[in-house]
Amino acid sequence: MRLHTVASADTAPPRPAVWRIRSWPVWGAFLVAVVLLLKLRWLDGQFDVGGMNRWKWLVNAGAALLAVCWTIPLGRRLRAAALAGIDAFLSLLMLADLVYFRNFRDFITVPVLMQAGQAADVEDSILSLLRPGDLALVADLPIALALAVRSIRLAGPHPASTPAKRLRERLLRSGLAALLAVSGWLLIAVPVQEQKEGWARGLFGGEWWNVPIYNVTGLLGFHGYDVYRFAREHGSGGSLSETELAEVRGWFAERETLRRASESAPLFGAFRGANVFVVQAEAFQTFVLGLTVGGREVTPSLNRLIETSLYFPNFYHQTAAGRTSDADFAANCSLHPAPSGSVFVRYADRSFDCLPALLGAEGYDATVHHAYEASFWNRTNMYRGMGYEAFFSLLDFEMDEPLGWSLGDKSFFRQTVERLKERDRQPFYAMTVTLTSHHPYKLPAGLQKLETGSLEGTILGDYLQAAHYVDEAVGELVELLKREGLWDNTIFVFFGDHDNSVTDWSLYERLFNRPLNELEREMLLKKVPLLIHLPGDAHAGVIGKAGGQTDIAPTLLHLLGIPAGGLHWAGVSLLTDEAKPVVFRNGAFTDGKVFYLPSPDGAAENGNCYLLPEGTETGAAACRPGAEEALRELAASDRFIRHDLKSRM
Ligand code: GP9
Ligand code: MN
Repeated sequence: MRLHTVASADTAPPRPAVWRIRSWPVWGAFLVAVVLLLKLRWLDGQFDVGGMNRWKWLVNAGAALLAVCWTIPLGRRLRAAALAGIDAFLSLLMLADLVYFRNFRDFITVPVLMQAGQAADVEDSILSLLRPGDLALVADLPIALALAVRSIRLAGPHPASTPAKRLRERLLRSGLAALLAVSGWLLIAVPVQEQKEGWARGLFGGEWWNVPIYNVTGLLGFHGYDVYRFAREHGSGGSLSETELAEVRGWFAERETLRRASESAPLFGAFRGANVFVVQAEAFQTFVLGLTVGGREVTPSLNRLIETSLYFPNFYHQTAAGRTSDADFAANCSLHPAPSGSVFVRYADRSFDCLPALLGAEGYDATVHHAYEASFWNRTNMYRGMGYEAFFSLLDFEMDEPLGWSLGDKSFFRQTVERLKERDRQPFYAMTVTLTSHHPYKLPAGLQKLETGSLEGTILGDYLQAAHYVDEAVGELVELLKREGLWDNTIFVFFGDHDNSVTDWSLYERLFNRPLNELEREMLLKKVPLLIHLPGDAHAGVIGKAGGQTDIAPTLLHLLGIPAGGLHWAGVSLLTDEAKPVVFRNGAFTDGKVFYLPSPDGAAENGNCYLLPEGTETGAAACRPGAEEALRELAASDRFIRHDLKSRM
């Protein structure tokens, strides 16, 4: 690498302009491009969602060229600063993407950045997601900075002394920059086009999952596409054609027919006018139920409660990047989460049919309780739109049990029941969202009551301790509701919001003492508990029907005897025999008979289809019609939300 110095400019014989173009920092631009390319390659290994192929090398190279080419015509000082800036910005973006991916199995998108104010709150989680090897992404930044500072300080007068020479050099540099820009563009456009005509057909229209899009575009290409997608969605170009509108109407009408079956089913209106108390439990998965660790039940209270409740062992969460907010939205408004970001954040201004407003119209006092910042997940705005009469958040609680992110669940439940007593309005709909069992699950030593043996000190061991605490909190809540005379006229619902993000399978294998195959891992991550306790322990038993969070609201309306036919919902009551699949955000689905897992490359023929309950793998063809149905369901839900279709149905 050669640096221009004042001395060389003054004393050396003038070199031809072409020679000067080859000198630093034109080469600096190439150096930064190569460094970016290597980092993108390393990052791809970390994501581990399909691996590098020649297409991905090409699109990454194209993106790296586009990132740096525009610096070539700049003056030397500006060029040096710009290159260091590009390296720093893109490296930090990659690091942020890596941390985000470890937590959410997704990439950062513009709507997620709109939630970025939450980053400070998840600081502990972020730190626990960083690994020493991640330094690879930022290790060169001090060198880049030092080189930039050195070159800025050493930069002397422009070596091309006459105006004509300067003009010629500027033209040459601009020409080179333009050539590299076109090459960079082609390096992206050709592979993307090739793949769009092959396995990635329909991928950019469906947008049900960011991972296959990343596999086509590479990381920087993905971000470029995401910015374009965001602009398109918020500009005028996103309107729906009449045919598409008719498709959405048709899909909702089909689902409506299934939902109307409730009205002639046995338990319709059997608990008309009862209170409803819902617990949405943070990161609470089904596998902890019935589990014994160190000779002790992890969830003794829930295990007992199940015996006197309706219990749904084949119940799944359907959340995506909006996590807690997605579960809340699915359970209360019976629609799917957004393909990226959170409906709470992106679409709080849209109209939905949500339980609080529906029950409010039936004379219920609908309140929501969550002991955290009211703005997190845009709750204040979203809850207002959902029709709650009141939202009790962090500042409404006395901090008498500081734990984890805020208040311990035990005190949270206690204060919530006190609040309901103060309001003294029945029937009530009380939605509670717990928090103590949030990632990274570390409870103070005094609250760790299980002997987790070889899992002690691991994240899974900590998770079991947190689940045990939550179980105790639920046990105390049930006792309190009984003491307050509320238990016998209340439908009590407990469900988990999403998985715990722990995907170190060696820990689970240590816990279960056996290896887990792909399907077992997926089911373990996707299954969350649902139990519904009815007044007088009525109808206690196990219901094997496969269900998801979008089925919670229709099931509750079924019990309360409120017709749900005309609502714009994806769910169906779990108390009817009407069959419909449980659809997941990535296009996976189960109908209780098969479980379909799409391939990260998005190609239907590469997906895995399993027969239930044995879990034996069968050809992808057996799941093909269901997989297409699943995409239809996601498209209908997405279009309804994005285009705010409630008033146009
Ligand atoms: C905080 C809580 C966060 O209000 O909802 O939970 P998360 O969405 O990170 O699972
Ligand atoms: Mn959550």
